[in-house]
Amino acid sequence: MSHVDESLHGHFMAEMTGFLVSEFVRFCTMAPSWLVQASLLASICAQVLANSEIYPLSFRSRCLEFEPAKYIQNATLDILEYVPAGTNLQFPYNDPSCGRPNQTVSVDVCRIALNISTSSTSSVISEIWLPGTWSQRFLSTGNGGIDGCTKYEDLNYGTKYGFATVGSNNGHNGTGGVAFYHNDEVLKDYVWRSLHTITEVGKSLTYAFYSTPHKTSYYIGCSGGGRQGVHAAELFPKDFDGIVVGDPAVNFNSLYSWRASFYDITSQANSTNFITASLWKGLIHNEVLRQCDELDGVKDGVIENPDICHFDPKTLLCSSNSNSTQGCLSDSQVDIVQKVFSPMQGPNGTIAYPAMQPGSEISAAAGLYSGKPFAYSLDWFRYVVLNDPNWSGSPFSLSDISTAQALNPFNVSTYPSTLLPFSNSGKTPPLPRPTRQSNNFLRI
Ligand SMILES: [Ca+2]
Repeated sequence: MSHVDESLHGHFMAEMTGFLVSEFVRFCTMAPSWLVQASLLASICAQVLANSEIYPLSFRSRCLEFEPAKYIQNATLDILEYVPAGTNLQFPYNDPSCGRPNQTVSVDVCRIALNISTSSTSSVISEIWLPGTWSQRFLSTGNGGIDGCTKYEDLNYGTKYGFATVGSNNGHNGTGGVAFYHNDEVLKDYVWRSLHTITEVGKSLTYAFYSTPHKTSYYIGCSGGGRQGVHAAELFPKDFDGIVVGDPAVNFNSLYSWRASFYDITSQANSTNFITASLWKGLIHNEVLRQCDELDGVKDGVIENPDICHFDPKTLLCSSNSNSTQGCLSDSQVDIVQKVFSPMQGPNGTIAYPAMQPGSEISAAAGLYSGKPFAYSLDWFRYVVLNDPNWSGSPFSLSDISTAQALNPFNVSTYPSTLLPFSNSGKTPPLPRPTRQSNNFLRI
């Protein structure tokens, strides 16, 4: 018998054993007394019932008999299924822009999907994954960017380590923002309500399913999900005992303005002075390394402290007496590079966002420098800030930054003045990693 066969066989036997015992308990409890009192059956039933606590319903049976709707109001049950370890779950209904068509599940899981109403014009599709072996810990997971994509990989990560784990579409489907258009309730779900809702629902169902409450609760999220975590610490300090955030996009309005500004700086991909990805990754990146790699004392292709790298692109300017533009940049291109590596100026001479760090051009070439509007920023300004679905992404001006900052819907700029209510309960406030997004959090 192969390893896979053995695993399947063991799994099947365990399920069968649990199933048979549970059925026998049911029989001994419900059968007519004259039948149970028959000599042989009486003896067996007495033994089974005496040991029924050590032969509980199989995990599969408990899952399939669970009735989440009994515990949660304003919700409809979309999915209730037992998922054995090793299953490759398929999500054909998931928005393709989320890029998550399937997920391999590492441990036995009871999977629940609920559509939870949050208002008359909004709802949250939540996934609650309950592991067969529960560590009495609870975990909520976040999203990213402006998207409404359930992070199935995080649900699997949590349940793999024994957490009862919840996630959601954050109130809308896919990576776009059209659902925000003229619907503040969907926007509110995105900014904070969805996470708080699924956390409360998830904790209730966890208690109902395991018949015991969780001992500790946690949150994990990155980027947009990092912002959700900081917001949760501010608004609902009792929701979590511990919060893990990476690259939290806390200065949201300025961050999305900054990202929107690159389209005007680089111009369209077919414009005369457009800097191609190969120039960014080759000519320009090599010059960045030549000027800054050894500032950290080691020539290894890594700029360990970009803040001390003051890159000067003029060294790449084509010579005035040469007709060739190979291996050099035009005046306009040098100007573009200088603007990319300069802070974004805000209203009244303030710095609205710090400069892009030298060395980042390798990854930014295909994104922010690609000669088209940054998708998240485009949708945020179209459907939230400007209420203009036809806005092209250009021109982008100081007044657009001001408008975004003034609007700040539901305090999406997650800049708490204090997290004392969270830390006073004996918990450690979420500390963002020192990255580009959080640098701004620390500086301004
Ligand atoms: Ca170096």
